[in-house]
This record gives sequence, C-alpha cells and structure tokens, in this order.
Amino acid sequence: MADLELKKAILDKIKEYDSIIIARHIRPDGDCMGSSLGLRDILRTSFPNKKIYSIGKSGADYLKFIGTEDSEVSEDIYKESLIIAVDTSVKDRIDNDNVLKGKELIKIDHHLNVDPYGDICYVRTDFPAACCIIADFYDTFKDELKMTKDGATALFCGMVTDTGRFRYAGMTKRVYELVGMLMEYGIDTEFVFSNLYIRESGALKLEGWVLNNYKETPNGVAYIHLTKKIIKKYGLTYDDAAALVNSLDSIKGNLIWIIFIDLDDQIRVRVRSRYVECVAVGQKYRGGGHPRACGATVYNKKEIKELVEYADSIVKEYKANNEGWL
Ligand SMILES: [Mn+2]
Repeated sequence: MADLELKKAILDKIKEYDSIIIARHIRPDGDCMGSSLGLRDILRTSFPNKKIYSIGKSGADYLKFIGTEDSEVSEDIYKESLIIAVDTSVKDRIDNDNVLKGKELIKIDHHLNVDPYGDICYVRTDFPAACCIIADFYDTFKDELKMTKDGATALFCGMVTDTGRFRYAGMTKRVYELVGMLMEYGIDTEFVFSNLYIRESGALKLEGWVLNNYKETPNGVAYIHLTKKIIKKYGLTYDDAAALVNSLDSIKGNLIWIIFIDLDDQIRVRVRSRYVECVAVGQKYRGGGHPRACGATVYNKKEIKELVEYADSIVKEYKANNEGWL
C-alpha cells in the first residue's frame, strides 16, 4: 500500500473504535514515550468521546515531564480495543502483556521491519524517530485532527532524543518541517532541554570515569565496560548506564563506539557510529536496530573481545575505502 493509503487506513481504524490503547517498547526512551503520549494527546483532543489509553509497564522517571501513562485497564477493555504499538520493532518487545488480547493491532515504527506484525503495519525507516511518523500523520490529516501544546511537546521531545538533539544523519528537510509545525503549538524548548540535559552529580562523575577509562582499538573503536562493581559504586540505574554510550560519541578517529553494561545474567551492548554503519555488529550478537545505532547481548569477556574486534574490522575496511571521515 502506498504511504497515504496506509495512513488513511490507520485513521479509518481510529475512527472505527470507541476505545484505543497505545503501547510501546520495554525500557522506554524519549521517542517511545513521546510517540505514545503525543498520539494519545492527538486522539483525545480530536475524538473527545473515545476512550484513549497509553499503557506500559516499566516507566522512566526522567521523562515524566512530558506526561504520565494511564494505569492498567481490565481485559474486557482490551478485547474491544484497537491497539496501536509505537516505536517497537519486534512484537515481543511491547511492554504490555495484554496487547495480544486487543481486537486489532497496528504497528507504527521507524526501525528496520524485521517483524512485520499487526493487522496494519506502518513502518517508515526514512524517519529518525517514531515521533516524526506521528507528527507526519497528524500533519497529513490536520484538517480533521487536533493537538495541544502538551502533545506537541511530547512529540518534540522524542524527535530531540532520537536524533541526538537534531545532530544525526536522519535529519531531513521533512523532519525540520515537522519540528516547525510542532513549534506552532508554543513548545517551551528551554523547559524540554533543561529536563533532558539536567544530570545527577553521580552520573556526571561516572562520565568522568568513562572518559578516563575507555579503550580504543587500532582502527578506531572506542569502548567501555560498565561492570557490576562500577554500576554499584556509582549507584546507576540501567537507564543512567545506557545513556553513557553518548559520552564516547565525539572522539576523533573513533567511528564506532560501544558500551557494555553488566546485567544479572547477561551483558547488554549499545553500539553507535558515524560515517560507517554498525548494525552488522548488533545483528551478529543477538540484536539489531538502526544502521548507526543498535543493541546486542553478549555473555562473557571473550564475547566482548570478539565483538570489539569485529567492530574494529568494520572501521578498518571503511577507512581503507573512504575519505573525509573525522
Ligand atoms: Mn525510536
């Protein structure tokens, strides 16, 4: 189906249902919270007679400034509801066990479509954030939809966070247009950026530790392993630890950067890159994601070493065949 037809099909489904439940992925980030709460705002404001819920199990305290989700509803409500899952590439990662009880399911996502689930599957890998898809959907049907400042703020927040504050390669003319469209709703950007940038002093001290202790490979991979000991010493949550991957994003010559985070029974890996694509690293080690931002899982130090060596070989080949990287 062409893009406009898909969007129309989604709008038709929304109109058809009296009850709609929006779901999103586990370990919520700014984009999945923003797209869930932003879509909820659009639907509530546009269709005041419908019951619209945004429901997920695990929360993220640092994102509460864009709003909070609804508490769980009964199974009976699921059974008569349309479920819309946002920003979630794989069905298993939806942070809501009840979604499969819904009457119909729509997937709206911007990750590679490795699991095309749902009665309608709307994937836009040309957008750097799920919030862009929601904003574009809204913009398409602006004559019949409404949104408040809170909804626009939530969508803006997701765009800001999933694009590294508008720095990553996915920023296109269309994305800037959508940002402009959202700005018409009076978003307080200082409020958003203050909330996103403010850090606990413990997290800043840990960043100092990361910058003093990261390792580099011969061809340009920077990496750091956050062991259980370090995580305990600095009192980190998983989210604090995961965000630290960005501390390694601007080191000259290191085109791939990786953070390893010890969990109870596995080591979570976050891989990022500039110029060169790094998603092959995630795919090789039980993960995946975007061309230049992906995740993986490993189980021991030997696998950490192998993963780093594999990433190093990717950078080596890239540098041998390309110029102009920094
Ligand atoms: Mn996203």
